[in-house]
Amino acid sequence: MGSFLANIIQSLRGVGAFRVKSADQLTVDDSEAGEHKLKRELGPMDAIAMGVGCIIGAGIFVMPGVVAAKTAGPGIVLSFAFSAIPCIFVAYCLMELASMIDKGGSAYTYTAATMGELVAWIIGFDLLLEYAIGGSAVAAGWSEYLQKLLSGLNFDINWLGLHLHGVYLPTYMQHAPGSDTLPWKYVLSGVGGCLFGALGWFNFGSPFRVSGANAFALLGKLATVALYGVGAWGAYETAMHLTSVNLPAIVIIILLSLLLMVGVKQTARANLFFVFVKVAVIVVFVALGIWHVQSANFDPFLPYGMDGVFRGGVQAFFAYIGFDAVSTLPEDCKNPKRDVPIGIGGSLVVSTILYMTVALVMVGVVTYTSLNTAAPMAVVLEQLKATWALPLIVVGAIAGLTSVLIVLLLGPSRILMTMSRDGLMPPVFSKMHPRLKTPVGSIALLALMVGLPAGLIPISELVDLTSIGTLFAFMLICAGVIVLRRTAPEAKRGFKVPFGNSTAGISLFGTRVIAADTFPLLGIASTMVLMAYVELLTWERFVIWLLIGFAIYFAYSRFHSKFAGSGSSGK
Ligand code: ALA
Repeated sequence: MGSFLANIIQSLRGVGAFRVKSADQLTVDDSEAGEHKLKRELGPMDAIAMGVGCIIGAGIFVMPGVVAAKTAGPGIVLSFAFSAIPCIFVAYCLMELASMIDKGGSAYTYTAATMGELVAWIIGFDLLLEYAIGGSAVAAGWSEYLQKLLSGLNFDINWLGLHLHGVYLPTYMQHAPGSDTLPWKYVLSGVGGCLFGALGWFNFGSPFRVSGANAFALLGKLATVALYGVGAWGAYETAMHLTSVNLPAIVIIILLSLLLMVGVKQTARANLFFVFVKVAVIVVFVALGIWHVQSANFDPFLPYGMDGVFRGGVQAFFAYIGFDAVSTLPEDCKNPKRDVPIGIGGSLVVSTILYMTVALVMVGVVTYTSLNTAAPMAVVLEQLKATWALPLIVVGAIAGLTSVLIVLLLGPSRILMTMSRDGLMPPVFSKMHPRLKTPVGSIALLALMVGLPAGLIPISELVDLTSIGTLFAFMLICAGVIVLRRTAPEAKRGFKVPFGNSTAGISLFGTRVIAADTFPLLGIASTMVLMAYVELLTWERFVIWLLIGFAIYFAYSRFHSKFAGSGSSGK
């Protein structure tokens, strides 16, 4: 887009919140050891498995039934195709960026290189929302399926005197309380008090150490204690007023966080196992159902019109979230500039094929109206009289949701780690455990960010926040490709988007649009179209989250940033 855009970018780059990372801050120097470095354990197959691990989960085992029944009808097949469009363009853009920048952090790092500190911070914060809410929703689905599995455990072992007819948790441990019974004011006081208390601690130092502090710092320490007081009061009152918690969701998040702390190699192995189980179950489902697809079930094909297809597309988009998570892991990969692009592209291709096929089988075997359930595959199997396969589906769903959770916890821990190395988050989040070489601080924070909502909040109302957060990040990823092509034209790119080498172009409104920008521009346009179908309430919640992000940036990150010129990146 020619000199006009380049001039604007150049003039903003050095200014405060628009400082960008310098080129040497975007490459990991492996020769430097230290407490901020991860172990490189993953190869290309691990990267694909991480992508598939994160993509295929609630989006296929839980969600499509309700979308088909209420929003898109059999046209859900088109909804899946519609929401795959931005993913394809974005995946190409991500692959180009991943082949030139090998520092962890995904869209956060790419934005840091192109649009500067403030936008990078907002994207980092936005990605944390995406993963935290997405993770909470998946954990809640996991809990449902586990309880279904436990309730079906029936056996009698007479000689041992053992008789089991379903295992049921006490009702106050089964679900998060409904939004009308959750004591919101105490929850918000607890979370807000602890969050801003922590920021006070990081800004003004420990409130227990006052010697040598000036009046300003003393005031800050006093405010920190007061904020923690509010937080503790809120937490206590929340505990007193809670009617129930989703205990299985909390437990699985704690267990997987411990796995992540042990090491990425062990995590990758566990992920591979769960991916294998879920893909096998999906293949069995398709093999059973494909022969029973009936054309009558496609009539009417679009009971809710094309509008239903588009609105269904926004919901189906949740199913694709995850291929981007691979781009948070370059510092875990042995050869990141090769492995990460392969992981992104490979996992998206595998998942898209599986999604379209499963959706086709679902709406082809039963009438779409009967799919209005969180376990749509079970409805299909019942119709096929293949009830023997029902436990298989439950096991597949649990395996699938487990692997999604693994990557949804792993990815943001790397983003948090990178933000902390850059000074935008406190240093504790980039400290590696001396023996395990994992960022235990950031994993623990993520466990809290995912576990608390999963355990306490009826999350289904918030799921769309995950999609809008991701779409927003996707848009900036595509813009990043366009900007970097101008600000770092010489940088080595192992992979380029289609037409990425072409300099042919046209002048549009006084700026030059080149063919190399086609894919990123189409990516921006298609994410915007999808965002236009997001409901107003979700937009409002998203803006509130971004405003909280701005508050934290100006209360902490702005003063501790190590962006270009003001220190190292934590190496
Ligand atoms: N794509 C992931 C899922 O469907 C988030 O569970």
